[in-house]
Amino acid sequence: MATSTPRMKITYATLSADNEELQTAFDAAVERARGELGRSYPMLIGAEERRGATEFEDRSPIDASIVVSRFPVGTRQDVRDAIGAAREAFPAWRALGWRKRLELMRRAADLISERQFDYGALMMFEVGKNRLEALGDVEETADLLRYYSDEMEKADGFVKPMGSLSPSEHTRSVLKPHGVWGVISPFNFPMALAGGPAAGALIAGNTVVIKPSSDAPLMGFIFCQVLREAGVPAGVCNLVTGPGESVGAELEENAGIDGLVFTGSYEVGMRLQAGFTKEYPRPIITEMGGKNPSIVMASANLEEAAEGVMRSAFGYDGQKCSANSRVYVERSVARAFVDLLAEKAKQIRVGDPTDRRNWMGPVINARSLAKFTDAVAEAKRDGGTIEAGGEVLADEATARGFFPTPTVVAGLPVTHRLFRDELFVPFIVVGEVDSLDEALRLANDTAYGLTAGIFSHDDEQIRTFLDTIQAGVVYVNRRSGATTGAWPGIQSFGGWKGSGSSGKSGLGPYYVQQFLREQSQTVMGQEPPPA
Ligand code: UN1
Repeated sequence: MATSTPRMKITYATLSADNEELQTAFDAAVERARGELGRSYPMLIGAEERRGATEFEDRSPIDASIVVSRFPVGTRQDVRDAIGAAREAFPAWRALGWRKRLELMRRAADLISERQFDYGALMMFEVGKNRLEALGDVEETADLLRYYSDEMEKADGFVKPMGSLSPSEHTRSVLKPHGVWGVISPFNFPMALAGGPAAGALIAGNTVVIKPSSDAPLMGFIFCQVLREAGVPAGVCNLVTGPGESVGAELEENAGIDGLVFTGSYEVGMRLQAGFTKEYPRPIITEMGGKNPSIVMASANLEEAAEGVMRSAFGYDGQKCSANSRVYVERSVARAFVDLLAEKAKQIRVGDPTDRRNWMGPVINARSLAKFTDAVAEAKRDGGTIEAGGEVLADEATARGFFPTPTVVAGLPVTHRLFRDELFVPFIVVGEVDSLDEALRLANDTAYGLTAGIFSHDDEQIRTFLDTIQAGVVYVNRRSGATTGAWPGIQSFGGWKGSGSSGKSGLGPYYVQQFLREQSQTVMGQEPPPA
């Protein structure tokens, strides 16, 4: 695959890329990606590239007649073999030492950055992201490898001298890897949310078995391949594709898995939380959905608020667990705010994202599109007004894909279920409130508590919001995204209340520790040898 280096760093906060060089390079990468479509890929089990008895097709949400890739329908036995390979690789990977591991991970990060365009273009076909979102996802993966490596280094490999009760006693605390981690990753950040959690585990010295989403297996495969290219030994990163009922279930039940990291739906995450530790305690990290609120006060700059909400409600079609899907706006400015938001929603160009003019592409599959049309029908039935959107595109270019339009709904009671249930589609409800206290009460009345935002230029309101809001990632007056767009080392990302089990978030300074366990080492009469 050809490589090309981007001229500017793309993150989720990049508002536009009026950079012809970048656009032309991306267009060329899209053409190269077209030539790669439809190939068959193997699972990665130790040094073996394993084909299955049957394959499934990974089809593009842009046009369901496009087969992006073909992957094996893995079995429980494939997972057992992958766990076996990961166990075998573990002692040498741990013994390699963190400095050497970091060298390999940083090398992999540079390879990923170099190939940002090619990977971004393939991702565009696989999950329908626009180019900035796709480039952001690839670059985030590379930055996750770099940031977690930096944190490991800053902590000096998590070896800390302890006190001593006598001169002959030498004690230190050492954090050690658990062994083999399962990584179950979602479709919506197909590289960053396979690569990021895997990187946390690997940098800590564990080995992994990745099960990518069946809607996006290619990006997980590419991640594992890049590690191998960078020199990470084969059995350290294994990949098994196939359904949750067999491949996912084996990862959950197999006693050879020492820890599990999951990103995905609330239902599956909560089931794993309960099931994974049934026999004995094992660490599990879950990052589930969010019904993320933003609050718009009369003191806000309404233009800034509408822009921030628009970007977080409709960026990648609302298919981010960080997406903004409910707004509480102070009554006196509600009409003006809704009009601005609706206007911005109507200006969004929806369509095939390989065309650079389109900012919103498709949702991931037919099930997702049905969620959207059902929500629109429900809002209308229950007296809501569709202020923008509410339609599905079905012209020559879009009929074979899944293209909802960005939808703003007002007029529903704030107790309606559309203020409560996460939909993962471009659909936002706006409710009116009389005070910040009322907005905060409603914002906090959720099973989730992942991200939240406020628009206000009143210091007292900002302070009250920061003191009271129950969410893991919060933003004040952020035009580039009211609730979305966290970046490694800039924000951390994980939830309070039902979303994220440990309260230590991805992208942040306390992530790698979660893949380690503590050992206290006391050696009499001499210093312990270097760890
Ligand atoms: C997710 O959707 O599972 O902050 C998390 C953001 C992204 C969120 C990714 N980093 O918008």
